[in-house]
Amino acid sequence: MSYQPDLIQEIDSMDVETLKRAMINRLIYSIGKDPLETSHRDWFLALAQVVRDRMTLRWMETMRGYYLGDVKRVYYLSMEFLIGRTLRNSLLNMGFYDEFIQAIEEMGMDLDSIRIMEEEAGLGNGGLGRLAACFLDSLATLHLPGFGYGIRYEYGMFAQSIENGYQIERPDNWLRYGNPWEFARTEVIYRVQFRGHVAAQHDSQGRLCHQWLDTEDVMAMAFDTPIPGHGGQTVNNLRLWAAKATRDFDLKYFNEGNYIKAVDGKNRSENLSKVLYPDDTTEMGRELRLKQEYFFVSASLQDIMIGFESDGGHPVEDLPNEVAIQLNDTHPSIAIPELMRILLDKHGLDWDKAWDITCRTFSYTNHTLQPEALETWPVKLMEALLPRLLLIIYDINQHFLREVSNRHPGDLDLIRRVSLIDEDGGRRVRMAYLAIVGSHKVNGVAKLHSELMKTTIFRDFAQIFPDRFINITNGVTPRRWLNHSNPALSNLITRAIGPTWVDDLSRLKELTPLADDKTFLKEFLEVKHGNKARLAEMVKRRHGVELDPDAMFDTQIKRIHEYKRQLLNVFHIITRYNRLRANPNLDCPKRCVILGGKAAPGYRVAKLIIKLINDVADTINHDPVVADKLKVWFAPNYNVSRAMELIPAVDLSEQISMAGTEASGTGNMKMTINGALTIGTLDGANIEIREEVGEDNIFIFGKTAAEIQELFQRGYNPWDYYYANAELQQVLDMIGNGYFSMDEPLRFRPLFDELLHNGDRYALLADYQSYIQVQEEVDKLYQTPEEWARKAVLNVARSGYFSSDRTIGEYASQIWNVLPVLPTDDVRLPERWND
Ligand code: 26V
Repeated sequence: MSYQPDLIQEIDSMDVETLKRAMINRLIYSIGKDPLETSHRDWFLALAQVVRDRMTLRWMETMRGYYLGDVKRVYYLSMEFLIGRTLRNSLLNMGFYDEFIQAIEEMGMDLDSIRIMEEEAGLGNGGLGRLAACFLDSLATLHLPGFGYGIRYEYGMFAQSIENGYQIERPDNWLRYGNPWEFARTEVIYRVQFRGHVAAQHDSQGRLCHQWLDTEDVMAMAFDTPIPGHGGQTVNNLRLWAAKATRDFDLKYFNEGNYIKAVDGKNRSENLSKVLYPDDTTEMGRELRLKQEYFFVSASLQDIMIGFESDGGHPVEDLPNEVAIQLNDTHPSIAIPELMRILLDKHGLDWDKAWDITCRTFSYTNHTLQPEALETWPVKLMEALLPRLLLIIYDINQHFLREVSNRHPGDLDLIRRVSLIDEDGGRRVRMAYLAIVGSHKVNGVAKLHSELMKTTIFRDFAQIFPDRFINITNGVTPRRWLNHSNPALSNLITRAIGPTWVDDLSRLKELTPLADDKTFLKEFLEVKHGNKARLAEMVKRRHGVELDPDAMFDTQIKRIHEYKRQLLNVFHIITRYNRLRANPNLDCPKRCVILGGKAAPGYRVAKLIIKLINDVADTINHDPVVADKLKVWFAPNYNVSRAMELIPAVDLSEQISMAGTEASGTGNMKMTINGALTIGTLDGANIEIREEVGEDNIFIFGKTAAEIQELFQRGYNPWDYYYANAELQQVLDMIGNGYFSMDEPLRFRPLFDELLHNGDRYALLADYQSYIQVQEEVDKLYQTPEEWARKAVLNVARSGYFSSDRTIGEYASQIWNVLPVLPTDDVRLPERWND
C-alpha cells in the first residue's frame, strides 16, 4: 500500500472541547466502558490514550526525521529505567496540561483522583535506574537521536510495607491493568541463543569460522514507549524487551504429544523477563541475572544492526560513525563480545577490524566503587550459558594482555591484576574490566568518583589508557523534579524570571539578587510551608501520622545501605532525644525527621536498620516530654511518586555517606533545586554542590575521602571514639542494650557489633561528633527564618549545573559525537516517502 497522507486524521488538537469529545469516545470505543458505569481506573486508561494519541504522530515524525537525515544515533543500554508515572509528565511536556485539566473538570472529574490510578513504572532499584529515566527526558528535550533499550519486567521494584516496624516485600504487578503508554510490536521479535556448543571450521579461504549450534533459544519481543521532550516536538523511543518462548518448543513437545511439558517449557523461557533484581550490591552469580543481561543485549544489538543496515547502505566499517552505544554500568557489557561475535561470525570481518569498530562504538559509565557491586561471572557459568561469548572474551583477553606485556615486559603481577579473568578463588570473568577494554571512553558520575576510579579500582587501567577516563557529573531533569512536582515553587520562579528556566536551568541564576529581597524571601518561605502542609495532610490521610508543618523537615530518602549511613542519622536523633529528656526546655527548633527507602530483601543489616528506625520513632513519638520538639517518621514504600511528594517539602537534605562511597547521589541535586539546604559529607556530587552554592550555604561535616583512607590505613579503632564521647557511648549502649526494644533486648545487638566488634566499616563513630556539631549550626540558622530562606534561595539560584540537560550535552559532545535533529516540515510532508 502506498502512503496516503490525506487519509490520516491528525490528532493534535488540544482545545478543551475536542479533548472532552476524545475522552468520552476513548472510554467507549477503546476501553469499552459505559460512561454511566465507570471507575477512576477506566477513566485513567481512556485519558492516557487521549494523551498518547497526541504524541504518536510527533513520535513517528521524529523517527522519520532521524531516518531521512541519516543521522548518528545513540543507544542507551540499561537494565533499569525507573520512570515512575507518566500522565502528568507527558501532559506538561506536550504542552496541554491546562486545557486537559479544564476538560476533565468540565466533565466532573479531577486530575488527582485519576492520575493516582496509574501504576508506576518502577523498573529500577534507585539512582542508576532513575538517572536513565532523566537522561531519556533530556535526550528528547535536546532533540538528540537517543534510544533507550531495556527489559520489560513484568514485576518491577517490590512494594514495601512496614508491619510491626519490619519491612515486608510485596510483588509489584504493575502491568495487571495493562500499560496504556506502550505499543506491543509483535512483529519485532528476535531469537536469542543460550547454551549449546561451538563448532570451529576452516572455510574455503582457510579462515577459522565459528558456529554456535544446538542452542536453547528464547525470543525477545519489542514494546515501544514514546518519550516526549519538553515542548513536545521531539518524541523519542524507549524499546523494552519481553521474553517469549520459541515456536520450536511447541513443535518438539506437542508433536511428541507431551502437551503439559510443552507449556511448562514455554513458561520457563518466558520467566526470563519476569522480575527485576532488587539488589544493587552483593550476592552475584545468579544464572537468571546473566541470562537477563545477555537476553536484552542480544536483542538490542540485532535491532541496532538492522537499523544501521537499513539506513543509507553504509559499509559495516562505518558503524562507529553512525552508532554510539552507552553501557549503563557493567550490566550490559556482554554487548562488547556480542558485537564482536556479530562482526566476526556474521560479517566475516578479521579480528583487528572488528575490534577497532567495537571499541569506537562503545562507552561505559561506572556507577559504584563498592567492590562487592562490581560484577563478575563464574567462567563455568558463562561456558555453559554463552559458550561462544566466552571464547571471544578469552580472545579479547589474549590480545589485550599481549599488548600490556609488550608495553610492560616481565610485569607478571600487572598481567594478573588486569586480566579479564580473575584466576583466584574460582575463575571469574571481570565484567568491569571487559567494559573498560572494549570502550573508547569510561566515565564516572561525579568529580570525586571519577578521580577515585582512576586511583583505586581501575588504577592499572587508568595508566594503560590515560585518555580513556573522563568525568561527567550526573544531573536530574528539572521538568519532573521541579516543574511537575513543585508547582508552587515553579510558579514563584516563573513570576520572577520568566518560564525559560524549564529547559535552560542555568537561568535560575537570575534569582540571585532576589536572595536579598525580603518580599521574595517571604514568598519563598510561604511556598515551602505550603508544600509541607500539603505533605502533612497527605501523610495524615494515608498513614494517620501527624507531621507539624511548622517543624523543620529533616529528610533522608534513598536506598537503605550501610555506606549511606542512615544509622548515623539515627545517632543524631537519639542524641537529640537524650538532650531533650535531660533538658525539656532546650532551645532548639522543632524537628520532624523523615527517613525512607527500601532494603534489599536479602540484606539483613539494612532490614534491621529499618526496624531500628521504626522502634526509635515509636519510643520518641510516644514520649510526651519531647512531643513538641521531635518527631520521627519512616515513610513506607519510597518510590518515584513518593519522592515527588516529599522532595518539595524538604528543609534539610541529609547526604551523609562516608566520603568516598557514594558515587554521585542524585537525590542531593533534587532537594537542592527544590530549595532545601544540604547537610552532608564531602562525597559524590555534594562536593560540586558545595562548589556551586558556596560553602556558606551548605553544612559540610566529617572526614574527607583522603582522611578516611588514612584513618583506616592507620588502623581505625571505633572503641577510641566510643570511650572519648559520653553522648555517643550512651547512644550506642541504648541501641545495643534494648532501650528501644524492651520486648527483645538483644534485637539490635548485631548493629552494635557491626560498629564496635566488626570495625565500623563506614566510620560512623569517627564522624559522629562533627555531625552533631553541624546539626547544632543547622538549628541555629533555622531559628532565623529569613537567613535560612536567603541561603535556600541561593541554593536554588546556583543549582542550574545539576540539570541532566547539561549532563547529556556533555555526553553528546565528549563521548557520542551526536548532534541535535531539529523537527522540520519535510518530515511532516514526506513526499519522498513513496519512493
Ligand atoms: C548492581 C546490581 C547487581 C545485582 C543485581 C541488581 C543490581 C542493580 C544495580 C547495581 C548497581 C548499582 C549502582 C548504582 O545504583 N549506583 C548509583 O548510581 C547513581 C547514578 O549514577 C549514583 O547517583 C549513586 O551514587 C550510585 O550509588
